[in-house]
Amino acid sequence: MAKDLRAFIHEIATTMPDEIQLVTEEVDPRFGVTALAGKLAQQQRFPALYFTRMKGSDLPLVINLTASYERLALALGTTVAEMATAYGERQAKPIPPQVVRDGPVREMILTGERAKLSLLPIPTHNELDSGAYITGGVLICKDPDTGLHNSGMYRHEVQAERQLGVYFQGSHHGGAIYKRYAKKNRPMEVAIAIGHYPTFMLGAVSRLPGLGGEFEEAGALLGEPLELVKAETVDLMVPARAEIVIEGEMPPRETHFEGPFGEWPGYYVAEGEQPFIKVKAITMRKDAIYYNVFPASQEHLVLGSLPRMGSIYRRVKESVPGVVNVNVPAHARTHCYVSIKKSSEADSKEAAMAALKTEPENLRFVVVVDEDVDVFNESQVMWAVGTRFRAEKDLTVIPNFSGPGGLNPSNWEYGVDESRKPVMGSAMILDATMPAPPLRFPPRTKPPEELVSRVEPERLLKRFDPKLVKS
Ligand SMILES: Cc1cc2nc3c(=O)[nH]c(=O)nc-3n(C[C@H](O)[C@H](O)[C@H](O)COP(=O)(O)O)c2cc1C
Ligand SMILES: [Mn+2]
Repeated sequence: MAKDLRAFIHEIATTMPDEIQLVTEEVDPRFGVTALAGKLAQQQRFPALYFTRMKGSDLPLVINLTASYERLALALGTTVAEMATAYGERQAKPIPPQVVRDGPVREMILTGERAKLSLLPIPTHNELDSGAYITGGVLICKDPDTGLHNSGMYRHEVQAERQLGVYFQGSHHGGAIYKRYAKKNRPMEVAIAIGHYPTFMLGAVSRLPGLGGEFEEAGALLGEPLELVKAETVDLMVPARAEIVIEGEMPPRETHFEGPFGEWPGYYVAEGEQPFIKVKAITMRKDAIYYNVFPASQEHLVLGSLPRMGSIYRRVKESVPGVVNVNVPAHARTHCYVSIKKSSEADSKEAAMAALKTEPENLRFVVVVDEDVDVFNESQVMWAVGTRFRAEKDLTVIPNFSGPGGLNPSNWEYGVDESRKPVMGSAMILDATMPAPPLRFPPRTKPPEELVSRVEPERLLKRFDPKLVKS
């Protein structure tokens, strides 16, 4: 099966059947989808939800498909324990995309008046959001000087039947490219691809050294070239196997009020005047599935964090070759746990500093542990903090470390008039490693490994009959 959104849905349904659930009752895209997904999130449940009857649209919708590291690891053909290292290693070997003549995304071509956003079941997610938002789209544009394609995931507010908002954060390429078009007083052509194999989205969110390279990164993550076709009304290449592509252009210099919108830190932030997109065409599959990311929830965090984890692993390895693993936990993109095989006392701080330097905008809390601690098991990380960390010497606070940054409200300073001003972000390092040899630390408790590895619980365990104990 060629790798696309439906192939991935099929893969989840066959290999992890409990991880995808079907909803056949009619659901309102306005808060209906997130009421269910939000209730499940309160219970710490993040299954993919596939809605077949969306009010006002013929398209089915999937949310939370990419909401867990287990599922993202499956897309990478690896395990959670190995996904950061695999990601970091593949990043070094880009695979160029392949241009094909036609593709399923061109089965339906709607241009001009027929390209209506209301055809799509675009949800309104959180209570104070300004309206419906496309959250799973990958925006593709082209450098006006070099012609290089660049892509990234951005939030897109539905502003009118054929108008979408864009929110570009300062350090991202998309906004920098738009500014260069605006300076030339030329509109920027864009295409938003919705719904593909997760490696396509991960490629778009990867921290790459320069502008562009996201299609090549998607190929590297998948192990095969990404297929591209020419778009219909803009001079751009788009993924042939996407579910939906929205084409349009961004007028230079014009803006529209955008937001508020619930962002990844879990707050409504960043509202104001932003550039916008005039929609020119929608192309899609005949039976297109609408892919939606649950914003400000675990899905938003893990999609953004896995690519960073891969880069952190790569950067830490340059200064601490004994790095074993890296986790940015699914519930907190501000945290990072790094395990190392320590060869000198300096290793812990070196590793933590390298992690912070890779991800200065988002990381606030780094814990370094020894190789015997599983960074994907937070209980173990906290056990190490409880038994290997001494606050007076192992805590490092780094004030004014990054920024100024606006999305995380801990970076805000309030004036007397309640105005808020983004300030520099601070970070904290906890060294929860044991002292390096020759200092001796007591051995960690465990039953004999030889016996543990041989014992077979399934064979030994039987149901307990209450009659076995008499009162
Ligand atoms: C679900 C999701 C939503 C995102 N939304 C935005 C956004 O609205 N604005 C933004 O600047 N970055 C957003 N990002 C982060 C960018 O996609 C990411 O930093 C990407 O690498 C930017 O690419 P670029 O530097 O090529 O523009 C989002 C990431 C994810 C996973
Ligand atoms: Mn880029």
